[in-house]
Amino acid sequence: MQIDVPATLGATLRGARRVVVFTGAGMSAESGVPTFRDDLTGLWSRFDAERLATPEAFHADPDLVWGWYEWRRARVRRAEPNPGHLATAEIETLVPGSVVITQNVDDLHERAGSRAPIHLHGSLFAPRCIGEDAHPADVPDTDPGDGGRIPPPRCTHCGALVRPGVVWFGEQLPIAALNAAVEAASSCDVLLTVGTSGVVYPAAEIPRIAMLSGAMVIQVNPEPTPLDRICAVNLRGTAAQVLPALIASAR
Ligand code: BJW
Repeated sequence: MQIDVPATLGATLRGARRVVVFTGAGMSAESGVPTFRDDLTGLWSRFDAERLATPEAFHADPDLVWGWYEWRRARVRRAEPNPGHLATAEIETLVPGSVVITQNVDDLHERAGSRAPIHLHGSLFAPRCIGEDAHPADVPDTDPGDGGRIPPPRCTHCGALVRPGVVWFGEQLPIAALNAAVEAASSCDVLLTVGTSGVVYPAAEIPRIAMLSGAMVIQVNPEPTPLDRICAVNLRGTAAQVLPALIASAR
């Protein structure tokens, strides 16, 4: 589908000193990674992602929650960055000093060439134990097929259960990542918010911080979101459609 990007946006991007690209699950949707609030499929359709992504769920049923994350980790390993990820990396080349802030726990920005994306909600590829020292764990790649329960491994240092290295509801975001994100949002000229429903806090404050600091906030999302009203421009389309058109207009 052809997306018309207002010509002035290309000039705005080109003239910016720092662009922040703030991404959510919709960024990876066209790589075949389901968004967080899509209905779960297959064996997982009986469950609600918001209930699985909690410390309480892991403590109540570690095999269920670990199995879900192993199934997702295998899907992400099979996925490839889409044109939206590639255009995001190109923005960093076009406007040096630009920053990617992602809520996603996949590694598709890195694989598309983004330098050092800030991961606010952790990573599927950084498991650690639940012991006091949170030892990083080396977990072999497996492919659990359609999913199901899988017992989590035990830490080789302290014997505690290993958990996914992601941020669950009720847990604090990694403080260094949150500080870096707030700093970038406070000091950018343009913030692109791409593929996020904007309902999970404190991440959802990032576009607002940029807007209050004087940046132009541009949203890319096929659907309306609560962020619409703080955005100067709402581009209704997908990441893989809109971002390449936007970067083409800025070259
Ligand atoms: C496309 C597209 C295409 C589709 N192209 N677009 C203030 C008010 C109310 C509540 C709170 C508050 N502050 C804190 C809270 C509580 C809570 C919270 O926010 N709850 C809300 C749900 C009400 N927040 C927390 O608990 C956070 N922790 C915290 O606050 O700690 C405080 C604390 C302090 C000190 C000590 C201890 C604690 C933690 C939040 C962690 C979120 N974690 C998750 C799971 C990560 C692991 C996993 O993936 O399993 O992160 S939840 C989930 O939501 C995931 C995502 O990163 C996050 C955001 O979702 P996202 O990315 O926006 O995805 P979707 O699916 O919602 O939307 C996709 C969008 O894409 C849609 O808009 C589509 O239209 C669009 N789209 N295709 C472009 N092709």
